[in-house]
Amino acid sequence: MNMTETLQKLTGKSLADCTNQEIYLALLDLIRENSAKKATPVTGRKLYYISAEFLIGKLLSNNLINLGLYDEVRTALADAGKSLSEIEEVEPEPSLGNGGLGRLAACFLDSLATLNLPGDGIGLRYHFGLFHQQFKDNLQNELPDPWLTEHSWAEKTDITYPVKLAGKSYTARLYKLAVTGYEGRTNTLNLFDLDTIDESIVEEGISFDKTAIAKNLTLFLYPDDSDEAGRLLRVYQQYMMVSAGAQLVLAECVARGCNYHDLADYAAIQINDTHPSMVIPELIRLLGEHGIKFEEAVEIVTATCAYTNHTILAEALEKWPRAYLDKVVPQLMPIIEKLDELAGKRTKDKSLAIIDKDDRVHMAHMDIHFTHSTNGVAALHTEILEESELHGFYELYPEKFNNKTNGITFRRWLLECNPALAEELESLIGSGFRKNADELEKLLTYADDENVLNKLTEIKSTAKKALADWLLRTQGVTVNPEAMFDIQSKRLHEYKRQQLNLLYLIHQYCEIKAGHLPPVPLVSIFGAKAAPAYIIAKDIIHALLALSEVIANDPAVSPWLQVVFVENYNVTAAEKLIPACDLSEQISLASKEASGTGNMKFMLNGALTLGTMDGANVEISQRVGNDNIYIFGQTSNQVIHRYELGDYKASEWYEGDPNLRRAIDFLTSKEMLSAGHEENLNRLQHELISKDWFQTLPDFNAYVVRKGQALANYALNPTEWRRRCLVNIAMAGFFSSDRTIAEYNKDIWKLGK
Ligand code: DL6
Repeated sequence: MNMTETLQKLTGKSLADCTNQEIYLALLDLIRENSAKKATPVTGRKLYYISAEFLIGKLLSNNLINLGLYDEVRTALADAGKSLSEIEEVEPEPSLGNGGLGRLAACFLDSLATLNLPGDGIGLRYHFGLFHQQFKDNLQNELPDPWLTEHSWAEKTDITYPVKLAGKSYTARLYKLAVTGYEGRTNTLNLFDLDTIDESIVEEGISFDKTAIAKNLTLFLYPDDSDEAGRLLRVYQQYMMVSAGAQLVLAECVARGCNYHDLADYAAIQINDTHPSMVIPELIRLLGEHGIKFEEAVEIVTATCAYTNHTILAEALEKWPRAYLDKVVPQLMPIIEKLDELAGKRTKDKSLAIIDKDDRVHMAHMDIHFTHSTNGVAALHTEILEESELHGFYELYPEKFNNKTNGITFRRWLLECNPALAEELESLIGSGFRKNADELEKLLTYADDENVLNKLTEIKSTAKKALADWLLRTQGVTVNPEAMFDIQSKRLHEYKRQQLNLLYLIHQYCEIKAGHLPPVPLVSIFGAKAAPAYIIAKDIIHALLALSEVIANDPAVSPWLQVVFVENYNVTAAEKLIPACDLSEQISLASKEASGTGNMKFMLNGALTLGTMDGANVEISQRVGNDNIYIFGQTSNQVIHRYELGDYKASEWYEGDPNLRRAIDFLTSKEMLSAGHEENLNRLQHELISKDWFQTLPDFNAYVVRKGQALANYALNPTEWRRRCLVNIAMAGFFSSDRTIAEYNKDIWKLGK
């Protein structure tokens, strides 16, 4: 049967007569059937990647590509007058993640299956994901983001586990989502949920009764934790995830012959940041129920579990008040106390304790003491963990520390989102790069080939036009595709410094008003969600939206400068933005971005990076060479030193630099107040002058100068610009998540053995 016949059999009618929804459902069936054929029995050690987030994105095209069905399906549909990309729009995007951490987990699942490694995910089935972002009156509003339909990819099973929360029993149900690798095996993303969740309790925006646990537990990822009920709810969620997850791990291992004592021969558990840390005491508790004594259980769990640290931001390293754990997981507290005692025997350094003098439980400390591996996610990040943030632990357990620089799956971030580029690469260097990303380096032989550079320019122009069409269709915004596209898309956080870009844009606005025109028109595109309770982050969004309006209404400036803030930035939007980008903004304060993965996606799609020496930018610059990246700003050592001195005064920078003063003063100018709200703009201005915790001001001048150079190079030397883009694509191979996963496997998991 050819593909047309197969699909017609599934829909029961001629393809031409089907609605997109009918075809979508037929494709779901086709994929399910084919994925199931690739399920492979597990032998030896299997990985369980536990994570609060899996930002998987839409799955239709990705699954078709990985199953090798994409071209056949697209052609069969096209023959019937149907478009795969229109059918894809039927699929709701699961918003089961917040940012890089969740997207990394999704890339890892893809690479595990592609490398034929037995590795499943464990997480929660949030009904409304993070939230749907809406802009109204230039402010961010949060709304529920429903994605579950009766046809969702995650399939309900009969498997349930009991979970005790605050002394009450709940039943966690398992949903399974098939993850098929590229020409690889099928693994599973296991998502847990309660049958009793009641979506109707969500009232205004995304507010709901945070105490009704049976009804609310899995409504949202990261419920607002600005009050105690919200923080407690996070503990409830975390325990449900790890308790059900640990029971699943034990059940599967026992079914394969494990006798609990040899758990580490059957399972490797990766704790993705601190959200799943309670899996350590929970496993010890469960092993105890099977007759294993505490000391041995600690050894088994340590040998089974490993921990990844994804941040050095102190506020993101979770420390739960003991009272919360006493309330929600009283069954774990005696175990955590014993672990704390044991840790105390290993070191007298009280700063490494699990329970501190203020009765807070440090989840990361429990992870480092009682797992066998602690890794950072980029070379600089790991170095900072070892040398400063976790130095005491590094001295105690040097053998546990290791680096695993993050990566991205090239299936989604090249083959799927930029088929024209993938095709061109294939015609030049063959298809080997699809499985062995290092082969991209072969492209370097074409660095001076004018035809190839022209072709790359053409591909970029087409992607920019496609983005322009998408922006018009989905956001109602018209952009000039001849302009330079400059993109900053990532979570909204002060350390990522969207406010630095904001100050630059104001500076440019003022310069253009003063008659200093840039060498090329600039379209600055943002995509970001701010945590609902993060006031300053929301003020930054507000200021950017207000500025966008001010510029759009000013005919002297708008032909040269435009600010576009994409509403509800998600994986689908990222797939449109990334291929169209000329300049990728990676401007976090050096030392603060653990790695970043957007930087890798943009590079792979032929954008040049404007960035600080932070996270994986450092490794990108090492690979492409300084001439092929725009680096600026303080180094991490300078930043750390400034923090240590504790004498940074933003106001001195503000007073001492007329350009900076002009940009910051403009925040509360009559122009901005005509589009924005005084309260928000004042607050942001005050924050920048009086606090500026992430040292935006000292980097302002260097940023303006470097960005100016990038604009000039782009406008005045297009061939050289495109040559640099080619070098970036060619050197992106290292950032494949296949390489990252192979390293985790070799050094930490040793799967299948
Ligand atoms: O490791 C994935 C991703 C990194 O690329 C980002 O640099 C890092 O910020 C992110 N970490 C988190 C954890 N919390 N915080 N902040 O999301 O992980």
